[in-house]
Amino acid sequence: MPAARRVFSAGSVLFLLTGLLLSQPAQADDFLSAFKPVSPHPVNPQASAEVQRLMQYLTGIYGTRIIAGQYTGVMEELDYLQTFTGKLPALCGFDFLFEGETERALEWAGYGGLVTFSWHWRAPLGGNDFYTSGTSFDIRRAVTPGTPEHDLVLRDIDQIAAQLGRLEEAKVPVLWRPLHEAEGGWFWWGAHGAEPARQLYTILFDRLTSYHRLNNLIWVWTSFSNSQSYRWYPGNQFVDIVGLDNYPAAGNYSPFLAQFNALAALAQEERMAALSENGPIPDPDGLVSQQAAWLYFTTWSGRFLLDEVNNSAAHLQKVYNHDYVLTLDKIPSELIYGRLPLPAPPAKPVEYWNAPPVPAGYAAHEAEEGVMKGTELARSLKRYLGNGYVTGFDQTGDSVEVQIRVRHSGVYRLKVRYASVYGAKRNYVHVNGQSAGEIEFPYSQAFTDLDLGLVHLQVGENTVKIEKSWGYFEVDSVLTAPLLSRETRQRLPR
Ligand SMILES: [Ca+2]
Repeated sequence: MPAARRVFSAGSVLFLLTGLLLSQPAQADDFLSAFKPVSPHPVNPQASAEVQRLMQYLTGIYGTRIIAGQYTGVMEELDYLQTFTGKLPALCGFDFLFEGETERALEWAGYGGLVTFSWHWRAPLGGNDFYTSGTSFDIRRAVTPGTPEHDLVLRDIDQIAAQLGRLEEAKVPVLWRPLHEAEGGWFWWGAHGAEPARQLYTILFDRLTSYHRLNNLIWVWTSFSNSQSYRWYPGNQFVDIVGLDNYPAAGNYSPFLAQFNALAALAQEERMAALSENGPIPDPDGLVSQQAAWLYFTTWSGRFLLDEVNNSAAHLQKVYNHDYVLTLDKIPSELIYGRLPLPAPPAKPVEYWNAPPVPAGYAAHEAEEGVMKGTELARSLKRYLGNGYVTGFDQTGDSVEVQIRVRHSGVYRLKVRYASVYGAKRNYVHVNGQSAGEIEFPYSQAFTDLDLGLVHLQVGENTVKIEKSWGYFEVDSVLTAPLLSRETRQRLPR
């Protein structure tokens, strides 16, 4: 990959940035005029040159464009977007919950993309979980100096500081949103109300900003509700951007203007408001017509992007190719990073997204056309046959019964195309109402064919029913092939 060919001096960056802002189209300025201008100065006065340039850029486009963002939990999100919309998001979401995220973020920044980090912070004591339900860790003690809980919290922050420091060394500004969704109460940092949550946020701010002197952070405070948010808000002196995590019903592409206004009002309209997580992406036409000026959206990973229901393929194509939406190719990476971006790697080829072919001689009977009991159609996992696959084997008795029509009675080879992404799972198979036993479906990230041996099928309708034993796997289709070909059968004496 080519090295950066040219590095801008601070002066030329400022000049180019000014030029860029002046070149915004007239209607964009009109749109912006509905809003109070937001200060480009970060809350950390020692913020790095990269942070200052990024804040200049963000405040410059605020109200005139929306930045496309995407979390990348299952790794296929970027390939999917690139393959089916021809675009990449400008912003990628990472999480210190996972290993290797710093490296991935550094790589993404190398392509000129913007970086946001969340932290699903596992409690350091009393159950190593981030969910309130999974730990007895008490945030009230964590914010009290002199307690073991307080020491452990500082230890964890120091570990994260080391990761953020690597990004600072590489001159990567980070849209940093710790302690998200505290209001919801489902994470331990929100389990005991607003006061300790606010205190922990300021402890974190001080520790990273004053003690570790990390100057590459843009501080994003994440709300969940709006109506009670003011109780939880740490205050404008600690926050550069206010975010909302917003999960409307699948396919609801409305602009959420009321939520936008409430969030902007929370910060006296002195801070930019963004969708720091979302399911369905607002329709850009609605954002423009209603003047809902979200700075960015950041679609959550996995099914929220991939299931074709939260965001349909047509909707993603519209969003990612809309004039109002800033994708990677449209942001001035060179100005923000002070260096030329490397070309992003190409997406996996289109064939990658097609299902592996049905083996020769087999017919596919789609599970999603069968009778589902307690199970449902899904499309998040790609490379399925037919119109999707069946998921949701999570309660006793959950099943799918697949109809199989054959023209000759006789012995057939039987396969099930399935995926078992959570490890090997044993589940029941019944053929024409008779149990074929509990079958082990080995661990498989992608759809794969499991050979179930030989069965006798009668002419006309037959059923293969797959029922939960351990559950938590996906069934795409049932594949059958006559043991004897027609030619062989015709040669046999009657
Ligand atoms: Ca299928």
